[in-house]
Amino acid sequence: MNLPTTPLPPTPLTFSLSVCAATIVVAAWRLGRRRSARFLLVGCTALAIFFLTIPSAGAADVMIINGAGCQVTEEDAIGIFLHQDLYLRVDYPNTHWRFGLRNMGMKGPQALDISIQGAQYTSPQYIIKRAGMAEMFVPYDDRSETYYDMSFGNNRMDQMDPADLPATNAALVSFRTLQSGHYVRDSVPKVAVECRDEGVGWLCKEPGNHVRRRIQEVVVWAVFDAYNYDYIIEYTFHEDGRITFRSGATGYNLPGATSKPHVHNGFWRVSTKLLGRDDNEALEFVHVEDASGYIATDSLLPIPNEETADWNPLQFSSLLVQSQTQTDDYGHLVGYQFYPYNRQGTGHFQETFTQHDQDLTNDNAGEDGTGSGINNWLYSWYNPNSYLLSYLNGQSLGGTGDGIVLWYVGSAHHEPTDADNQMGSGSRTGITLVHWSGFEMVPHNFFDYNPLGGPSRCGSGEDLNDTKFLGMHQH
Ligand SMILES: [Cu+2]
Repeated sequence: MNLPTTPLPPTPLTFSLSVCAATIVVAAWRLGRRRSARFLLVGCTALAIFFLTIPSAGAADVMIINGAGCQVTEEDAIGIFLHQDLYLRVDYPNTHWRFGLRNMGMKGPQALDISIQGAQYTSPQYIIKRAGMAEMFVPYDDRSETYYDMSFGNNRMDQMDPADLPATNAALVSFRTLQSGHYVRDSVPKVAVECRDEGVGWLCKEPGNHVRRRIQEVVVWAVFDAYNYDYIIEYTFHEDGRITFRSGATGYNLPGATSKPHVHNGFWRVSTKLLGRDDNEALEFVHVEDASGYIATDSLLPIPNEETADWNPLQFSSLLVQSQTQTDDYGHLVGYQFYPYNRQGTGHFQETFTQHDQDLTNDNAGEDGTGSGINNWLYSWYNPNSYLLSYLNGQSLGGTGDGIVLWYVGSAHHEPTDADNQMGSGSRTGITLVHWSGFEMVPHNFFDYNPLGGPSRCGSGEDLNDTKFLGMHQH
C-alpha cells in the first residue's frame, strides 16, 4: 500500500515557505550579528506559523497512488470541510480517466460522471452519468428462498481495511456526504483503489524488432454486506478505454440451506451520455452465419424504441450506444459497446425483469431513482418489475430524456460444492469462493487509432507517443 502522500507543487505559498526555511537556517547562525537578519527571521517565523496553523484554505488534490505508469489522484482531498463529492483521476501514459464515487446506501457504491481522455482527444470526454447496481436477485433453485439482496435498507457498505489491499500501488478512500453545504468524509474508508498489471495490451514480434506494451488497470471496489453474503462490487478503468463492471458473491452460504443451488443475478443500470450530448442512439451488433456456416454477415441493427435484448453467443451479439452525429476522423460514429464479462450462463426467471439480459430505456426525469413513488427506487425499496417495466414503454429511444440507459442482468450460478466446506466438515458452512458476474463497456470507433501508443505498424521503430505524431493526430 502506498500511504497517501501530499505532493507540494511550487505555489507562491510553498515557494515563500521554502525561502523562509532557508532564511531561518542562514539567519540562525548570523543571529546577533546583524539586525536585518534578525528581523527577517522573526518575520519568516511568524509567516510560517500563520500558514501552518490555519486550516487548508482551498481545494487541493492528493496523489494516492504513484506507481510507474499508473497514478491515481483524489480531488479536493485536504481538510475536513470539502467542496465536492469524492472524485478520482487516473493517469496512465496514454489515457486519463475521471469519475466520482458515491455511497448510494441501499444500492451500494455507484460511479458518477465518468469521462475519458485518450488518443485524439485533448480534453476529457464525458461518457457516463451514473453506473451501479439496482438489485441483486437470488432465487434458490427449489424456490425455498427468493432474495432481493438490495432490499435490506441503508448503510450496507462494509469498512475496508489496509489488509484488503495489495502491498503496493493501492489506497483506501472514504465516501463523502453533503452536510450543511459542504462535503465531509465518512469516519471509516469503504472504498479500495488499486493499480494492477493487466498483461499485454499489444505486442508485435518481427525479425529484428520486438515491441510490446504491458498495460495496467485501476480497480475501484467496495463490499456490500447482505448478511451471510458479502458482495464485492468493482469498477475497473482500463488503459485502452474499457470499463468493467463486476459483482462477486462471497461470504458464507445461507444457514439452513448451505447446499442448495441458487443464482446470484446482479441487476445493473448504466446511464450513458456520450460526449455529454443527448443525440445518442442504440444499435445491436450481430454476426450471422449462412446456412452452411461458411460465410458470415455482420450487421448493426437499429433499435429505434425502448426495448429488451438478449445476448446471443452464436451471433456475438452486443449492444452499441453511439452518437448520431459525432464521427471520428474517418467518418465513423463514435460509441461504446456492451459485452458480457466472462459469462457462464444466463438466468431467466418468473420475475419479469429477469427475462431479458438487457434493456434499453431513455433516462427520463426521475427514472434514475431519485424521483417520487416508484421513481424513488434508489432510496426506497421497490421490486424492479414495478419501475423497470414502467420505463420500458416503447418510447423512441434517444428521442426523449437525458441519455440512454442500459439495464443489464449478469448471473452467476452457485452450485455449492465441497469447496464450500470447512475443513473436516461436509456441511458446506465454510467461506465460499467469489462467484463473479458482470459486463464491459468497450470503445467502438471512439478512438481514431490504437490508444495505447507504440509504433505505427509492426516492424517500425516509430513511436506514436512521440509528440510529432501526437500533434499530427490530435484535434
Ligand atoms: Cu451463492
